[in-house]
Amino acid sequence: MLGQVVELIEKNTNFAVTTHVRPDGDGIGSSLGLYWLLLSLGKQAEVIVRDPIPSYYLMLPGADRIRQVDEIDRQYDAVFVIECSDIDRPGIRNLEKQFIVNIDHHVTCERFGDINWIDSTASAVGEMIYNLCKAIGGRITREIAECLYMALITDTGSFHFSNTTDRTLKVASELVKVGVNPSKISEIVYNSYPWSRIELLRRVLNTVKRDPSGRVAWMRQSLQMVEEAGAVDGDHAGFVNIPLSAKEVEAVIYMRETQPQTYRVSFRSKGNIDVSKVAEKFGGGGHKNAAGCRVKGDWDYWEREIVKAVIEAVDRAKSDA
Ligand SMILES: [Mn+2]
Repeated sequence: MLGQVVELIEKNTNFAVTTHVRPDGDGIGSSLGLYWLLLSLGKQAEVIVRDPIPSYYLMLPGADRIRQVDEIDRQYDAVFVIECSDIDRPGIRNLEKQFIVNIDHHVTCERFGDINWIDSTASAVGEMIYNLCKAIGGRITREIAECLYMALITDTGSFHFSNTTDRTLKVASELVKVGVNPSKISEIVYNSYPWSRIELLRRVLNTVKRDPSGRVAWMRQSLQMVEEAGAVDGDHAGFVNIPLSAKEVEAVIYMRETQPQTYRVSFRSKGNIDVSKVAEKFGGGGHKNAAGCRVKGDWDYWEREIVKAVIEAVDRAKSDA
């Protein structure tokens, strides 16, 4: 809980912060926000992650100091693990031997930490780090604010998604008050992609299909498309939301081949349609309107099964309404 986290920070000096593999805006923004908070409190801290930081997040203060590791190579008083469903998600060996503080806002998160602070009402972990900053009596510096603002806009789709609450907007307002420039951060996230992303998008959108009702759309991304487009990791970010921008589409499935015969499946939905239930059925999880899972084997088989399950979820939501 938050009280335990405050006490732990007050009583110790040497920390690391980490997040999941293929880090996203909330993972990186929240980790760096916490990093700057710890420094401002006179603590020693570093951010460690396994994978490279996508280029557009390198603009964030402190991103150039993030250390890439695949194994823990020193003893910390505690390691903060940001938005990870389990202890393996950071992909860092020997992490479990450290004192772990698990901070997440996903309902499906396991209680794997020595301290577990899970707040499923928070729009992003960035919102939780803001609360931590307030609870510990820290000052929100410009560095903290920019990192947390990045976390908020990436997890809420710039305050479009249903996880956006009055508290999210209040936190955002406080961050702008201490110096965040919203258009500058948006520019970094939304207008700084490499052209390879457009090449990849062209290929992925070529595969879009819909069910006869037009309410469910699905599409694919193969390893071959990635190669042809010369795409880099992270280029697919946001693709899943594009079919959802059509009025009649209420749920989207996006299957991405990550290794031969291995697929990362992303789900998005509107309103009442709960795709986290569908993801759970296939061994994944997430939020009501944004979820994911991983499947292995025959692509067509899994596509059929998953599309069927999503159509059922859409039908169920309609009959409940
Ligand atoms: Mn998040």
